[in-house]
Amino acid sequence: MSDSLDATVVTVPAEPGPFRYTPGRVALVIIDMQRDFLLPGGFGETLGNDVGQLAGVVPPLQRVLAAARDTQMTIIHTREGHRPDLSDLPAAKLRRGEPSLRIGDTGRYGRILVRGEYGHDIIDELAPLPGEVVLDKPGKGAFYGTDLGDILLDAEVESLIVTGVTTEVCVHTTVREANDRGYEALVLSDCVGSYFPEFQRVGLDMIAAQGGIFGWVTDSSSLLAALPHPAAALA
Ligand code: C5J
Repeated sequence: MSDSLDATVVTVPAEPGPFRYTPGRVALVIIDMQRDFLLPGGFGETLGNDVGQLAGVVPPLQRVLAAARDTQMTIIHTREGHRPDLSDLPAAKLRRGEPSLRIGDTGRYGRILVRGEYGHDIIDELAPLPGEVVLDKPGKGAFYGTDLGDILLDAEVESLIVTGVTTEVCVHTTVREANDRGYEALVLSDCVGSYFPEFQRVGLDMIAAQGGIFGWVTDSSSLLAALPHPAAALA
């Protein structure tokens, strides 16, 4: 059946080709839009990164989140972080790099990447609403060490629209995990961000290369124009 006859399918122009999903079987996944990664003085900055590189993600992601709410998509926010006793923090992750502060140390926004701390939580602009899933994850991928698989199964989700930070780390890991589990994932290029412009470009290219080796890539405008209620979505 062609898309025009099959009104239940949404088709989004994307690379390497159209991304199709069934409304009611799709989830918006927002990866780690946490103060620790985005705010000046947070963990991201203590790692030596320019957090300004991530700021541009917020306005388009706010528009996509509003549209997803309008169209009653399943919405999943993730937060990377650890229990206050750090029992779920592998020593190898704690030791990684040469930051001025490590995970669990007290920084400007409380203990870094520790659940319950101010810096661990999601930025105000994208604050979850009641009923939306807030998924705490100890690793880079959203499936590792979480019940995301069960949540998606219960919600009968088949397709994911993936956003958040950072493109080449937690977004990539999650999209690869999703692909291996049989989900089709669409990444929104202007709703994902990296501290490194070249990683942003290459990270997106890698997803859609080789015929979409582990996903699809488009931008927020293309998604919003394709949504079932574009007038509401674009307002
Ligand atoms: C990182 C993430 N970059 N959310 N975390 O350590 O990508």
